[in-house]
Amino acid sequence: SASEVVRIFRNITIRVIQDDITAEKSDAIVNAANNHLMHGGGVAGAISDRGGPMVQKESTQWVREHGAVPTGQVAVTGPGRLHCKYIIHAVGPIYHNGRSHESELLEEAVMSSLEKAHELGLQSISIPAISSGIFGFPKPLCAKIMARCTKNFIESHPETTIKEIRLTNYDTPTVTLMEKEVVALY
Ligand code: AR6
Repeated sequence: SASEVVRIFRNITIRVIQDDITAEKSDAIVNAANNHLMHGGGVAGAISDRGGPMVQKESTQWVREHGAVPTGQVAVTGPGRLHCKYIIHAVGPIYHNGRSHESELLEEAVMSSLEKAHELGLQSISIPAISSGIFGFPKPLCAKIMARCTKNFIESHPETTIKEIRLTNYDTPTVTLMEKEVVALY
């Protein structure tokens, strides 16, 4: 688990990490979820497997109580057996043709995740490249949007509790793109 690019902006650390996100020890791990919080493959499958049955159980309970999570929004559950305080389940868009507000919805999902961690008073958050796997969002554009969101969030939240934002993915192409965008931006 090598730490790749690190930047500090207004006292907040932005880090690009190559690792399985379920191994992270941040206050919040963000899941790349679907509207029904039915954790299948990808990050969601890994979180569900490693987190144990409580994760799907609490997710199902959340949907029973609140209804489906709209695209761009988040739901919070406990961590199960993961080494975090909360799992923030963020619902990114399924990529169709790029003309169905996919970029705006991805931005919304990332900003909602950061907002939620801030509301919960958390210090650290690990976020995967939401939508860029099973949901088919182009990875270069996803990386650009995610990097920009970190900066937008920091600029719009001068008093945030968040001290570290970790952009964590296990595959080299995604990590390389995240590094490129973070370096270009900061
Ligand atoms: N750790 C770090 N990065 C990962 C991991 C992992 N364990 N697994 C995948 N990635 P995806 P989506 C990278 O497919 O596109 C599920 O069925 C991966 O290479 O997890 O938003 C849900 O239930 C990619 O860059 O999320 C939804 O139905 C990124 O994480 C649907 O998939 C996100 O890929 C969500 O699809």
